[in-house]
Amino acid sequence: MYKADTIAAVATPPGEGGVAMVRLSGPDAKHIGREILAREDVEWKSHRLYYGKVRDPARGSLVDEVMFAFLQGPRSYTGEDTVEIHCHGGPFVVRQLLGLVLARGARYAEPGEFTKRAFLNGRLDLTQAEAVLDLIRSRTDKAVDVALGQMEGGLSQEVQGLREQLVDALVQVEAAIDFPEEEIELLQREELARKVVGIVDKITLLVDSYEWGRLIREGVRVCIVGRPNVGKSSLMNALLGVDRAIVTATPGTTRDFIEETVNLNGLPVVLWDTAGIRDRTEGVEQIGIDVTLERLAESQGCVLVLDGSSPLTGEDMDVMERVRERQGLVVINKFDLQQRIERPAVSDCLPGLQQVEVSALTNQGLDGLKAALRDCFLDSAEEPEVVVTNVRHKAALERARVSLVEVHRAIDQGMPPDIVAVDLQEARDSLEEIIGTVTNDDILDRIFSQFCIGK
Ligand SMILES: Nc1nc2c(ncn2[C@@H]2O[C@H](COP(=O)(O)OP(=O)(O)OP(=O)(O)O)[C@@H](O)[C@H]2O)c(=O)[nH]1
Ligand SMILES: [Mg+2]
Repeated sequence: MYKADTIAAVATPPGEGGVAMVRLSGPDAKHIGREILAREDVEWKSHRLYYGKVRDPARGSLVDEVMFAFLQGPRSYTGEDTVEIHCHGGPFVVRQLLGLVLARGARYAEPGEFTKRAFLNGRLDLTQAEAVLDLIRSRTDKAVDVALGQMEGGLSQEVQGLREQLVDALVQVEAAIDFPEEEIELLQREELARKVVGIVDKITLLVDSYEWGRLIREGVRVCIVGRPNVGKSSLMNALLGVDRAIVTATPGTTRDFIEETVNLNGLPVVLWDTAGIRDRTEGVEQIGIDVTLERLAESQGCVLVLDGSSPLTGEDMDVMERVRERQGLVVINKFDLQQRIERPAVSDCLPGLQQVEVSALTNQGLDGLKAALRDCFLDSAEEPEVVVTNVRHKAALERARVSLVEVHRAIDQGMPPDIVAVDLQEARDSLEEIIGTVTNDDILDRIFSQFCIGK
């Protein structure tokens, strides 16, 4: 358990802002708040917002005019008595206010300590606490949806359900240990084995949802490549909806790579526009091409751009060769012009890549390209109901699955019930680690140290 002292921190980001908030939590929160706010005339009713003036008691000078609230535990985020002081958002004011609070005996909070207390006081389980961090870090609406679902207990309920099924199975097996003369009957064995398979299948669904969740959270890095002048920068601009990259009719315009992120219906895609690849160059352009090849190697996917209005060139063939075996798309650009490209040759060279026709000039085909690009990485039809976004959860689920496979084997081979019970218990422990029923301090420290101070 934690030391029940009073902690304080600034909960808002550093820098200038309309307001900033200093938060205190713990048994002395109210007392310290009363001292620095010096409003004897208000009753400090819980969950009310009051106006007050903070004075520096040493000098008697005014520090700031503030709004403050007292939230009596357990009806607060941490479950403890909490005071929130909303002051003007200037770094100096905030520092002075925090200094006053600390001088009255509050301790400067560690990263994530407010949320850790919420967990230790049973306000949140571990998956919900971790979802708070996911929510803060979300970059798209989809990532927010997933984090909020987890915060509301979506994953906990799923894991709790599986855990209860395991406990039922365990009761059955332990009864067989206690009454050895009533060996696990064949029928019971079969029923037990079926149950275990059912649980393993559900765990597999959860484990598989991780990849989906990771993409939604972290996104994919996609490199736009092609020979010079095919319209890579034009395509980048069209996808972004703004003129970000320079476009000219001169081949070799882009020298350095440009990075921008687009949100493709919830999937963050980091696009890299690169220098056109061609032979026999030197100087700055050659350096640009070297950078392109590095980016291509680092990307998770590629968009190969070809100029539909011209027959394939040796340079096109060279670039196609470089993206063979890669995940991605072929874009046939300049579809607004007369088409001269030999499409069958493209299919022969890159049979695995879908070809999408667009005009970066008129935006024709752009929505289709966005949808195809998203589908390349994220299968829309397979959006899981509950998404595992956290590698810790995934690892624990995988451990539970390994134990359950052992359980199944033991049942199959007619092993004695105490052997079956050991693996069942291990599977149960792994699931309990996810929600935090069993944890150790190391795990908690590792989780909460990823938070910012003040959360
Ligand atoms: N008609 C037509 N012209 C296009 C289209 N897309 C690009 N262009 C023109 O093609 C030329 C080259 O476009 P860029 O976007 O600079 O081509 P790039 O592939 O980035 O070229 P580098 O940076 O030199 O490798 C410009 O004159 C564009 O206006 C299109 O869809 N249709
Ligand atoms: Mg360019």
